[in-house]
Amino acid sequence: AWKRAQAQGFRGKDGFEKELVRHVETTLARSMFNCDEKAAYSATSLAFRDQLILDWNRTQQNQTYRDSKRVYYLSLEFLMGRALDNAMLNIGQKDTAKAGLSELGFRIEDIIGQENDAALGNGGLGRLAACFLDSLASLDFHAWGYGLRYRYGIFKQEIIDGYQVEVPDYWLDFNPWEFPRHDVTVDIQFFGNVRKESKEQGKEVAIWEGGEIVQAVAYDVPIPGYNTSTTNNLRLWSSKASGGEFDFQKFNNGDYESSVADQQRAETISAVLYPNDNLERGKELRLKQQYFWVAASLHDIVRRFKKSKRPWKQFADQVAIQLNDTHPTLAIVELQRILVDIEGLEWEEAWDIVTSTFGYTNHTVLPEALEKWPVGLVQHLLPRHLQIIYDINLYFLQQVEKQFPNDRDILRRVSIIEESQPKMVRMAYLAIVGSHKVNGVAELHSDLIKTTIFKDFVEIYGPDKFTNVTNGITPRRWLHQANPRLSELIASKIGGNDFLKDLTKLNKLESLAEDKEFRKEWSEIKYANKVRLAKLIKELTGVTVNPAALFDIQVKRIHEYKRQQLNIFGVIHRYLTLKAMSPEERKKQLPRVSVFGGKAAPGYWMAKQIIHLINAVGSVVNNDADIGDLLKVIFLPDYNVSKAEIITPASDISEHISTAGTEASGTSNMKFVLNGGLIIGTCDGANIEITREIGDNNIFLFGNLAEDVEDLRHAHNYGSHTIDPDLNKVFEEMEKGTFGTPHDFSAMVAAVRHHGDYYLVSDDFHSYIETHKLVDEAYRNQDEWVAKCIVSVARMGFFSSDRCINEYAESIWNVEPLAVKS
Ligand code: 26W
Repeated sequence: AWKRAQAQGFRGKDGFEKELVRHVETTLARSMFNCDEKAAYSATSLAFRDQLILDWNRTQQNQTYRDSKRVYYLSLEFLMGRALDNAMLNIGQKDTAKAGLSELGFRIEDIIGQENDAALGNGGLGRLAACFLDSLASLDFHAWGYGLRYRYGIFKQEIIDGYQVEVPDYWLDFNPWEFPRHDVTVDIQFFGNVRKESKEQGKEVAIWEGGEIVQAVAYDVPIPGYNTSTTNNLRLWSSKASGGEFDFQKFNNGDYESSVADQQRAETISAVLYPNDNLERGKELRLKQQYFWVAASLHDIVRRFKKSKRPWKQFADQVAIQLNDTHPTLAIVELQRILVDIEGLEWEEAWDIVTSTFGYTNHTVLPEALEKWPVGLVQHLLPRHLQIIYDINLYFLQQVEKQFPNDRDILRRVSIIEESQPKMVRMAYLAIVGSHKVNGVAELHSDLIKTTIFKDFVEIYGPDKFTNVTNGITPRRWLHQANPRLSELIASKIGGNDFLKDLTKLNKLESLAEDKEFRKEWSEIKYANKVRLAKLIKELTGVTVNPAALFDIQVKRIHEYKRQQLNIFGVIHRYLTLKAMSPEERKKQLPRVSVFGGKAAPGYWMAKQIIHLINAVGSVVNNDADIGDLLKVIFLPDYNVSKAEIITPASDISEHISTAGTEASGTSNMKFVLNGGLIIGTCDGANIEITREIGDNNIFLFGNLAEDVEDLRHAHNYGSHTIDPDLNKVFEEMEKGTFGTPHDFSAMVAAVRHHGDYYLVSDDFHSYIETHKLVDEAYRNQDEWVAKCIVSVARMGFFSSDRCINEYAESIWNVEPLAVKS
């Protein structure tokens, strides 16, 4: 087994302090006499960065030298959060830093809190990519991430008068975790036209010329593994005006103003992360981002392969590229273009290489989230790529026609080009045709894609091309970092920290569930975590909550399919029930804090209404003297990764209540259970597998099943939809103006009553309310409750992203881990 090379670390706290002081005085050019928290953060980060760099360089050299197969994870989003705490823990030097900082008069949490989140993602998909990077490095895989270096990450959310307001997230003013590589640049071409030229032996080659060039500049971010010297690379591309090829120079010679404008236009490509989650908007700039990033990454990958001087037929033995959703699908077309147009391979040989190289992960079945690009737009921006897409489609449809000779309709259904007005390129179909494996992210989801949206493709390719890899989360960030006390308690009881790299070892906890002393320690930690969250709530909202109350938490992007509206309607129902009680009866009730958090896409009006309703209910309930501590309703502004690290360990129950069949997996469900909270949820996504692992007596499931959703929707639209009577009372109260202007919420009510209740809020309302009663009852028996939590944690080993990455490695990438040799 491999031992850390730089285990000497800082040589104790004095060594760390020396490094910190050196960075304050020389790198930052400041004096220790005016070293504030910001400067202390900067210097601490620089000191830790120095630690990472040696391992990073050695890992990269080793990977080059070993020349084994590499994995490239292409994701338009990497929701990394903060880096310092993670670096400290992964290289095992946090205690050293804590002692050193404390000697200099700083509390380590305050220093860690100075860092801006790297918020280069919307939600689940982006955070999954970040967990994968942690696992890839921790397991010693040769792997790189490729993404975009957005100047603005996901917007910051402010709540003003109960409404969401978006504020730009300029996060780069000081970022010690990235290394600009001004020598690693790629020229990316857009627009122009295609000319065919005859070559020897009657061969025709396509030449793409004209248009404009934008330069991609690489920024590298080190990704340290946990307790290993493997430090992988995340390469993010930034856009810049190029020196002036093509039309550029001709037009702009001597025209200073317009050359500045051109520069700004080029820089726009990597300026901002699109804030839509599960909604396709078809913006030209988004397509430009996709091609810019994909072309730069492929150029880099191909250049690295060519250095090895291997024949092209070995490409897929050296390179595995995973497409994180359809956003990087143009990579398939770009690799085919490189191989055919530039390297001169025959179409079929090239296509073989392409399909053996790519794997495609689908993350959603929502029709409005499936990417389609107008043919005209692709033609204009990437004329050669559109030709190649048509050729790919032609060969594919010829094959389908042979397979299904008398079925014209299947050709129409599976064509990569949708014959609509305007014609569209269906990116998911292109991704399937160009990959050797397609996977969903939880069992139900993987079954659903095979029987619904990709059904025809299962007929065409057979079932083996489609597989499941259930999502996972990194226990380093989501247990060890977010919940240090629980991590420590577990380590002390099961014989050390090994579970952080083999999460199935948690099963040793199971026998402790009946241990009174252990339960007590467990509960004390949960309580302390709730106190920590209560403090954050006070800071951010001014509301005081009682840490002894049951904390009921739903934090995730706001979306109708995730059904925050069901939750808030349930809260209103609880409020009305409490109000109707006598004071004596009320005294017997269990106090609750309902916490919501999450961003709405700026253009998603209904999601913003939901936020407004939550805040409106909060301002009534939280100020009602009859209610006091019995119910508090909190909307925590600006939910992000670093807040999640405080929120997740503090839940008693968390809500994962999507309409069955709509949430592909969910990953926060795993985080909450791993931190000793229970779940109320629907039979959807990974909830189903969580139930299988932890046992159905340890989870509160409710609601209709995925298999019944279609019929119910049909009945709403073509039969009659009788609204649940308790839900009707909630609506009537809203219409009375109890929570402010009734008109504000009329659309939310109408969506259920009059517009088909697409998300089955009324159908599931009764069982939701009844299940919450069961939660209350169960919580009253604290001994049993805590035992349930302990048993659940003990059985969560399956949900480590390490297990998940090992499955990808074996069944999709065909790679094995390789540790760095000292
Ligand atoms: C093109 C607009 C767009 C943007 C983002 C469409 C779709 C997306 C993502 C695929 C949405 C997303 O984050 N999906 C989530 O992926 C997680 C990781 O697999 C799952 O756990 C969530 O259930 C799924 O909603």
